[in-house]
Amino acid sequence: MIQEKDRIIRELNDEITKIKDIQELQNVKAKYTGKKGILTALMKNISSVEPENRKNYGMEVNSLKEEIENIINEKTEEIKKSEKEKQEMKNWVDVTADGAKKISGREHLIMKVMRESFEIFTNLGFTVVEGNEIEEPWFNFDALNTPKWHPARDMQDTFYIDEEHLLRTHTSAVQIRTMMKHQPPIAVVSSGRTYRKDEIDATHSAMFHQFEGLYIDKNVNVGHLKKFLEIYAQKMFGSNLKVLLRPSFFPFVEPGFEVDVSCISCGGKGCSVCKNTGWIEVLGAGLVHPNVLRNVGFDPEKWQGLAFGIGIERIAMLKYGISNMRELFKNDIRFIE
Ligand code: FA5
Repeated sequence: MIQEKDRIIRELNDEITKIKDIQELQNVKAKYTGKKGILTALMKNISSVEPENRKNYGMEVNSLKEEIENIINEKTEEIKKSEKEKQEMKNWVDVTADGAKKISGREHLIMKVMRESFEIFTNLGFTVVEGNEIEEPWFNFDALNTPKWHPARDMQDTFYIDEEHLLRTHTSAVQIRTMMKHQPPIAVVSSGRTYRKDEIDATHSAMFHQFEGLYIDKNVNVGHLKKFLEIYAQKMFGSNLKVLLRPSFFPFVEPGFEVDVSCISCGGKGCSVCKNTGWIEVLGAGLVHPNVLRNVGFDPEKWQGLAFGIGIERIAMLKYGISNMRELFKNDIRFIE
């Protein structure tokens, strides 16, 4: 029996050294301690042993069983430990490694200029109002003293949805909607998208953004207009900037102006950006036409007003030295950064 026992243990040790996982170990365990295993066969063999030797034989088999179980338990622990280590290696995190790069969003330059424009005028006491991108011709044209024959109303210039609806060509329609809702004095600003069938080039787009201002009060004059625009230009571009009002025609103002700011690139001396004039046009403005005041039920003898419409893209281009307006709409992340 002793020899048999040694042989069994040797074989078990040989088998066990090759084992790498619990499943294989279970198979070996079954081979030795299972119902049809070696130990059971040895136990069954007891009947063929001399009666006086049976006790010893039984004790030997039991001690063999204990030894086998110890070997298998030890191996079980060893496998479990190595599997745990493998799992830990898999989940290992290098806490000293660089973290994942966080990508944070940036405000688009159009939104930035719009927000800064709002800030300048709300600090002067203006209130922000909203307009409609889809407008009715009466608000976009008629009420703004722009009669049916005016070229701006032409199908060539305006995106019509149907006869009653169009994509607003400027933010000035907000003036009418505001004056129809509120009594003077009024000081409002509004901004958003506008649409025109303009040829797209470095300074024109079919969709662009305007920033509208309207101030209605008693004794409003061009001096007020100039001062508001000077404050705006200086806060937006810096304190050395000059503002030039050039007479121009808009049906809804009288007098009307196109407003230039002194060229930021050359400081007004003349360069390629300002086409050697020293000035760059950024907005349209004027004193609200008496017909417009009448259209909304205000008495032009009592109330006067000033209004202006700023091209947001043009301001962004000037402020950030962008030579082509298309850059603002490309959504190229490198540009936005
Ligand atoms: C107007 O749209 C008037 N409503 C402005 C106004 C308001 C005048 C209140 C008087 C009183 P104008 O068409 O010039 O005016 O446009 C105003 C500004 O919008 C321009 O100075 C320019 O900066 C910008 N702009 C005009 N057309 C385009 C375009 N296609 N693409 C980009 N910007 C444009």
